[in-house]
Amino acid sequence: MSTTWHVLGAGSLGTLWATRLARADVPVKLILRDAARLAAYQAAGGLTLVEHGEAKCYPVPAETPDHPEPIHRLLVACKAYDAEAAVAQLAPRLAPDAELILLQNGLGSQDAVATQVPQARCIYASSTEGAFRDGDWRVIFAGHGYTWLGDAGHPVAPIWLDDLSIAGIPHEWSTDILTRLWRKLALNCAINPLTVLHDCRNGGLQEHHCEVATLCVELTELLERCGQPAAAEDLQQEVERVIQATAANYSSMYQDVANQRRTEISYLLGHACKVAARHQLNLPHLNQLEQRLITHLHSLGLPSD
Ligand code: NAD
Ligand code: KPL
Repeated sequence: MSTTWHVLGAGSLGTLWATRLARADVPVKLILRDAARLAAYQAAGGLTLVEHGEAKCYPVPAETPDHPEPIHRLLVACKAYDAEAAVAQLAPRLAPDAELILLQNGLGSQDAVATQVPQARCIYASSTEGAFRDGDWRVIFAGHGYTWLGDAGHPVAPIWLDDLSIAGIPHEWSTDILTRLWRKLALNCAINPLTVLHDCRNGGLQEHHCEVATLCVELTELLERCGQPAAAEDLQQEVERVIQATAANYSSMYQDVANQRRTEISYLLGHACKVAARHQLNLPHLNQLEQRLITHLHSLGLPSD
């Protein structure tokens, strides 16, 4: 019998992973916030995944955080700003050989979690898969992609990657996961805040070429200074390529703001500005962008952390 996957967070990515593992008969359990959420989930009868227009319900077993069973493998599938508190709550349940897979976008939350549970192996992930919720316990698989997983302190791939292959979850073990996460963070910093401030789709940034280019220069400087030169390579060209390739899309931050949801700003632009300050690097445009974004979020009554 293989090790059970505990999935924390029955949101978009948590559902996408839990349902694919369950349909491949890999043992998986959901961890829901509290007894009320558990009762609501049980009444719904399971998680529904909509793929290629077809909806299928998977009765993945679920429990609350205070369940007594030890956790050996935990997929942390909440937002970056919830990860530390969510894992703290589960710390007493982590077995001595526990492994955590951290799916959060941006940077900062992963190190915070890893510091909190030093006995556990923390694997960082970066995903280009896309999913969104269109109802409680119901997720649309919107964009096929890839998930890179890696452990900066221990380059050997875990054996359970086989579970992901069996479940049809496209993935690759990465020996430079931090470089991948920094590259993605830089792309997100160059694109997402501007789409919010200019109220446009990604393609709308083609009209703000100079502003994007200036940010790319500063982000390149930051990546080089913080020991990530590979993440800095041809950054501006890639940003322009992504803007073109995703021209019709709204960025994830744009969608969060449009739906009055808290953004992950502290783990994206906020993290970039914090690391720059730590290196005593003066990046005026990046700092100004952060201030403009914070002011804008406040004007909408949204949190800026
Ligand atoms: P989501 O908001 O859809 O889901 C998060 C879930 O975690 C929610 O259901 C929330 O209630 C739950 N949660 C939070 N704290 C909890 C706790 N203490 N106990 C139990 N449940 C808790 O978020 P998402 O879109 O799945 O994103 C998760 C992470 O993945 C984010 O960092 C996001 O940026 C990243 N990501 C998402 C996508 C995507 O397409 N959705 C793609 C790539 C990366
Ligand atoms: O990842 C993205 C997002 O919207 O979060 C892209 C499409 C790359 C834009 O930054």
